[in-house]
Amino acid sequence: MKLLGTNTSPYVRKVRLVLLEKNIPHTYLIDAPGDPGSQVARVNPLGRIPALILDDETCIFDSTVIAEYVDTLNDTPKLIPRHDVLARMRVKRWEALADGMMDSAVVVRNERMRAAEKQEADIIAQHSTAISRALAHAAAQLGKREWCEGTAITLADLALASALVYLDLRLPELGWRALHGDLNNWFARMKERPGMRTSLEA
Ligand SMILES: N[C@@H](CCC(=O)N[C@@H](CS)C(=O)NCC(=O)O)C(=O)O
Repeated sequence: MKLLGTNTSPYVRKVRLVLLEKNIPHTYLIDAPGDPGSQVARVNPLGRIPALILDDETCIFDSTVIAEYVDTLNDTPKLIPRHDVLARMRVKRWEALADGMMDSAVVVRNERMRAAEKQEADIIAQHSTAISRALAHAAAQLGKREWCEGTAITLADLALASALVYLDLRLPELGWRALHGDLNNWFARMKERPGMRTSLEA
């Protein structure tokens, strides 16, 4: 299978972390949708990354669908609980929280890329507030625990870590570490994982 994406996209990172944690053989191809020669729009009508192309050319998007599909390929580890419906809901809810942080961070970043006179202060404020609330919620839920859900790594941890990498990359001025020390300790541990290291190197 082939994963199309870029190293800066938080949604791509989440999917890469799932593939790497589960040791699923794949080829990672850098493909930015806006670049000439990009094959993204041909395989994903939305023209977005990540896009996962299976060996029979089936294309899977978006990152939530890819993560769920890839998790079924083996049980080492199971990143989304299969039978405990409440635990499954909580993991998917963590993913939604992390994806929502990514969504808002992308909006803020895109707004800030516009000429100063065209930037919408209200939009920046609205999404910055959402990110701050989501960070506080994540920090409160996580507390001093090792994992977001249960007693082992799940998709929840990979999604949250991907969101935090993106915040550090695009909105470093947020300074979230000063408010959320335990979350920072957790993130530092996550960054030591081999899959995370690989995703941060490339
Ligand atoms: N909900 C989608 C979001 C994907 C998304 O918005 N990806 C961005 C990159 S971060 C994208 O491909 N934007 C189009 C572009 O870069 O031209 C997912 O989870 O996969």
